[in-house]
Amino acid sequence: MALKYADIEVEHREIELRNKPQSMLLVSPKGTVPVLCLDGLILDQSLDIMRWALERSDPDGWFAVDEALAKSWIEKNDGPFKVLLDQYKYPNRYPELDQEEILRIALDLMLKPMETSLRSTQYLLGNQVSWVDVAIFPFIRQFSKVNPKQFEDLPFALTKKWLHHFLESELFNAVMRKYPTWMG
Ligand SMILES: N[C@@H](CCC(=O)N[C@@H](CS)C(=O)NCC(=O)O)C(=O)O
Repeated sequence: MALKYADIEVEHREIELRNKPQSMLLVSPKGTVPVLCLDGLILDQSLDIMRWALERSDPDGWFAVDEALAKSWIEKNDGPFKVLLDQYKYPNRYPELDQEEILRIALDLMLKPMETSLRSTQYLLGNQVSWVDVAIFPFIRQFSKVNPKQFEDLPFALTKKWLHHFLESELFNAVMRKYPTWMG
């Protein structure tokens, strides 16, 4: 989304995670997506790719937010919330965990604070979209898809509206489509 927003053209190579091409592992042995290959530079962290794109072009000021506050949201999302999301998504992998408890902790950690923020501003860090909204939104989207009915029943109207905004956005829909697998 950041690359598209910054109007940066890339050659998109869709890969299958269970069949990673050697050429990808050669440039980025850790084997996660996304990987951005530039002349003489490999970026293999989503946030680094976002930052790189926004440094080149940031027409709506996605970066114009308090850095410390941004960092605290991102750390919470990429750290403990990501762990909970995996536990909630893959209960079979964690048979010892109580799903209701996982859900409750995830809500307290992330969804409730989001709802509180969205009560005072339209987006997480203000009344304009910021890079933090865009970085976190895919995780909330995944969360909402684990058990859509359960998500729908949650008392977080503003968070649902926020999610809906991004799901319906031109930007998301322009990039989130089925791409043919890159065959090398
Ligand atoms: N911190 C990395 C995480 C990337 C990541 O874990 N990506 C997942 C897909 S969303 C992946 O490639 N997993 C490797 C695999 O499943 O083999 C980033 O933000 O780019």
